[in-house]
Amino acid sequence: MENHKIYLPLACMAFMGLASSCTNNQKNDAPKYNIVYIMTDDHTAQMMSCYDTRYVETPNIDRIAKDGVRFTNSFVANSISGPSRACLLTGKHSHINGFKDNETSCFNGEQQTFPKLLQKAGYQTAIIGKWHLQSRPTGFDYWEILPGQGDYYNPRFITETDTVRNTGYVTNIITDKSIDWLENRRDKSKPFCLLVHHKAMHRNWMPELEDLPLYEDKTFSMPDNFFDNYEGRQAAAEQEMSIDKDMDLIYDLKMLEDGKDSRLKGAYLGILNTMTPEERKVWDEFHKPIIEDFYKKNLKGRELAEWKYQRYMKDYAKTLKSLDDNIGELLDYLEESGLAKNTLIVYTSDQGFYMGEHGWFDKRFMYEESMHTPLIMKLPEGMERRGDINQMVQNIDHAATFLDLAGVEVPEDIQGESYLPLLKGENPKNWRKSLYYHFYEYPAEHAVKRHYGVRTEIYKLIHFYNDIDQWELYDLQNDPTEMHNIYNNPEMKDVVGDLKTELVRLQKLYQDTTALKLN
Ligand code: SGN
Ligand code: CA
Repeated sequence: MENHKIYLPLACMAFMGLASSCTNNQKNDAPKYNIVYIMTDDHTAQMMSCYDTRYVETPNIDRIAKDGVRFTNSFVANSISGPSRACLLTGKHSHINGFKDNETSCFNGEQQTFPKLLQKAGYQTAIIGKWHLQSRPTGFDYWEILPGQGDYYNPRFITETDTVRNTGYVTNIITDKSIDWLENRRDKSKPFCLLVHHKAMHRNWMPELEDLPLYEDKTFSMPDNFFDNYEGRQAAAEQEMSIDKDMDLIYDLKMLEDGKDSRLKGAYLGILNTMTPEERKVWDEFHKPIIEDFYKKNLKGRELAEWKYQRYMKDYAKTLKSLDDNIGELLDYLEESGLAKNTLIVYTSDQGFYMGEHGWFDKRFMYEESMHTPLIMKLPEGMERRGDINQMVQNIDHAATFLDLAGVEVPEDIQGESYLPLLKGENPKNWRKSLYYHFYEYPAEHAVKRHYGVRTEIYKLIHFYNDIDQWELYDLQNDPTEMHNIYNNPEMKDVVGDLKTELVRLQKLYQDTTALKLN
């Protein structure tokens, strides 16, 4: 059972005291836009056809970008679930909001968040789905959250008063609950902000049963750097997120057979136990011939790695089908109900993910695949911007943007920038030219070492620290897959100097005083 720490009511009352002073910050003449913020888990842009056509079709998700805007340079500040969610809610980097990693942090729900500020401005707020911040949600008029990572089948949901097991597949249930809140539960006299936080596409990629047969005949092309030797990149060499070495044959790839064991077999059996006997039967019958064929082949070495990659891609793609269908259902509801006219619809993920690049699954690294996160939006009527927005934005920017959209003055201590001017088609001359990143979860699962760094439009400078002291520099234009660490290249001396100056500027700006001492 997951650990749910509960805050004292006293703490919440302390915040209420602060609140009345905020009401004056409401700009009264602003139109009342609604916000539907859809955030999936580990859904990376490589697996969205509006970003990348190599692997899958996501026709419903693509509708958002087709009718709206697609950010081509959207990033997170710390590529892991809880920290990403805390950055979203507070508009602040991890060292300020206090939630630095999934394993030791507990979100301080007394602190300022954008849903609380929207509430003060007369909004109804709700969150449905993955929460992953340990403490109970604050700042929401309605919430129904998954415990921890949640289950794909017949998942439990925690409400204000209870924990209840639901029947069905998690992606369908989150959508149904979201539509039910929009249609039946909210106060229709108020503008609203709904956060729809899906469990999909999180490991171990368990599809809806009807989607099991999909993609079985497809061979996915492997990324060129799948068999990476990590030369010149020590932290990359020492991770434990390799498809070849670390992906579990039973838990991740579902090759359960009598007499076979694996590190995560117990976890897999636990997941299978969440299914009804009928569901389990469909699951087992589907996998039986694949399992038999796999053990008969007795693959080794490179062939085994390639086979694992194909199964991983298939399971991820199958799980995505339900997500795409459900996004379509929610979009249909928003359009048919007329709400879409006055609603900003955002689709994003808590971070990106590796689909075999560098031989990996998972995220965490400041490298492009996981620092980048998809971000597409359908804009309310009256906002005419369409197509690509290329400026660099970060997940700390959402809070400021949503407040700006609601006509609420953005508090000075919020570190993100409102990108509303970009949605309005403006081209602010002084838009940021660099991003700050800091990852903390080490020692931990997947063994990605602590690091921070700066990303500009052209370069990325990373410092891995703690039980290592390694700097990396990448030329993103000439080496977009970040294979060549050119930090020690004498020709790069001036570039390194400039980037270090920029890094220090950002660390001071964002008050990352601990990191400043590590440079
Ligand atoms: C679980 C997964 C990891 C994953 C983390 C964090 N292991 O611990 O592979 O990196 O979640 O993911 S599992 O054996 O439990 O599947 S996050 O998106 O929630 O940050
Ligand atoms: Ca995630």
